[in-house]
Amino acid sequence: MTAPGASSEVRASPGAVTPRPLLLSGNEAIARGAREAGVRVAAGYPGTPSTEILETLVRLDPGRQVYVEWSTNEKVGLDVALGAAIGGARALCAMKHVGLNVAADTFMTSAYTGVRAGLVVVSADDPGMHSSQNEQDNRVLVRFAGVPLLEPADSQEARDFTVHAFDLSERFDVPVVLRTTTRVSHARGIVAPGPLRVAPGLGFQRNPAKLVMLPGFARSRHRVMLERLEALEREAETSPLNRIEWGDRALGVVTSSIVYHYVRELVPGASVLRLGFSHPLPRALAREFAAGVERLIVVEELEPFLEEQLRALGLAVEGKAYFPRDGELGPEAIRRGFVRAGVIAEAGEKPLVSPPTVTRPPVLCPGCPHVAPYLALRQIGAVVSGDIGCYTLAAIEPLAAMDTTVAMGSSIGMAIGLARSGGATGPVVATIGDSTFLHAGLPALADAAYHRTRMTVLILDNGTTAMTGGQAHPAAGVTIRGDAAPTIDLPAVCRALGVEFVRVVDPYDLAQTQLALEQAAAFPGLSVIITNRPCVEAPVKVRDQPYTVLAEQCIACQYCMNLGCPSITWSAEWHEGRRKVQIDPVTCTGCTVCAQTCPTEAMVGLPGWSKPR
Ligand SMILES: Cc1ncc(C[n+]2csc(CCOP(=O)(O)OP(=O)(O)O)c2C)c(N)n1
Repeated sequence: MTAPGASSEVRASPGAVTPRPLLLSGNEAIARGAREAGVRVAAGYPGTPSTEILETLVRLDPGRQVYVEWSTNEKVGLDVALGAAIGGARALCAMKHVGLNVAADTFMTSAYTGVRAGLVVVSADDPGMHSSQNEQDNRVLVRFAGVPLLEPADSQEARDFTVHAFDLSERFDVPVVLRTTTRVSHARGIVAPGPLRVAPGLGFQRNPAKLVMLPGFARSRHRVMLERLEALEREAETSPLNRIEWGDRALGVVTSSIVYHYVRELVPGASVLRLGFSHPLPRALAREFAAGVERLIVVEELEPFLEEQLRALGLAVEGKAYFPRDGELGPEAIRRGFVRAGVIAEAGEKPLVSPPTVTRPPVLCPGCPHVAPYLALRQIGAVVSGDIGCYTLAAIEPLAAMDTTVAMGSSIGMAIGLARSGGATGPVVATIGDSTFLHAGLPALADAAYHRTRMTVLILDNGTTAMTGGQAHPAAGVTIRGDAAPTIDLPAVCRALGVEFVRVVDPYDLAQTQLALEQAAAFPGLSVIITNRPCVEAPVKVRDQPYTVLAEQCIACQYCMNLGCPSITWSAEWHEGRRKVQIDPVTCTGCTVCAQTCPTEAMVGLPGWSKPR
């Protein structure tokens, strides 16, 4: 596929430019919509399913008219975007759902300050937890903050609602949240685009009573926020994003997001209240709809968000009694719900499920520099406070070397608590990736240094944000646009925070890594070990001399299998009732770690191999 938008303009007649339809994912369509709305500043932190939004914005802007950055975390990203909007530039901030927790401090109060130029906050939720640590429904957070919420159901709406969101934001002087779900973000659809543009800057206007949230000023801004919500509700009543589709009056379904499409397929004849602008709830529209149908059912993914608000209006409404409150609400779950509700008959209906796919558990890549440190941590009997990144896979077999993982950056603070609990059964080690360390680990390391906590922090520095596809960060030496950038010196940062024991190790040297961890654990204070091998997949693919197994030397001890390396598989040969192993030379990256675990030196570099030029 061509880069979305990059070559989309075709000349229909001399002088006129008509953008032709594009096949876009929801995320690409949001980026497209932002460019069409004239976005000037975009910031955010990577996180599935939101990551492609900023990456597409960069591709759509070869002329660099938009300032785009990967921020150190979502709060910084929202601060950047809010500051830009207050400075008069239309701004976008993109993150996954849990990112809004990180940004929540700014988010809640941005509803008081307002924005001046349009500010759109994209929250990409992940029902079903395809790649997340929880499946919180951010509609609840948006309502809590008192800001408007738009929920596109497909790529065309992702583009349209983004454009609409910028206008709404500017008209009502409020950040607008555009909430997608994984299906909307990642499914592709045809989009009719408009022309790209850069909105004129509105300039900054000094107004401390609006922008400096001292209690005295904030009190009146809270009232402004509440009055604005009433105005927004009036807007939602007549918004084209909300509509009643009258059909059979025996059943009325209230729904939003992609679930709308599933409902339309399953009960095509029903009346539907479709909410694209779902907060504040257009209560008059909901009452009108309820009055026009005999039975009112809400079909919504995750929380009973609409259902409870409708019930609070005194309406006789059903919903979660039939539909699950957890997991993705796909067509089959909705069909079963309608069967339970007696809306459709079970008999004769084929289940709407795809043929089962073969389950492939996630694994660390061949040559992943995260493997050996966890093997070493197991050897020293550490209690490992883990974090979120590729390395979280070390929690599962065969490494099975991680004891806790909760939220990004939590490893260090939780290690402090584990160390202070007195209950740890071994040396306490926090393990954290470089991107996560910069995201939320730094303040916790300062805390550990400040209180002289006896523990070890292992920073797994692979030079990138690997888990989300290799995005840059402040220690990666590069920006989202690929420009060279200053690189944070991680050992120097740790020393500056007051850590006395700081050591850099090569994680491909198993013995050195284990020794360093043992010494760090023996140090009577706070110690930091930093690994220094780049990710084998990004930004460049690291491929060195592959290894092979000398079958006659393999005694089938299977130690190497503890690495969980996908390149090591069972061979057809046996030794004393156990299977020998072999190495796939195509996927082996030549990291040498398996050879270091082999007691008979049966693993050697593939003879006759030379690095292709
Ligand atoms: C608050 C929050 N933001 C974003 C994410 C998505 N995410 C998961 S791990 C991760 C960073 C991984 O990078 P790093 O710590 O360097 O480890 P690596 O994957 O490179 O080993 C990100 C951005 C998340 N889970 N939570």
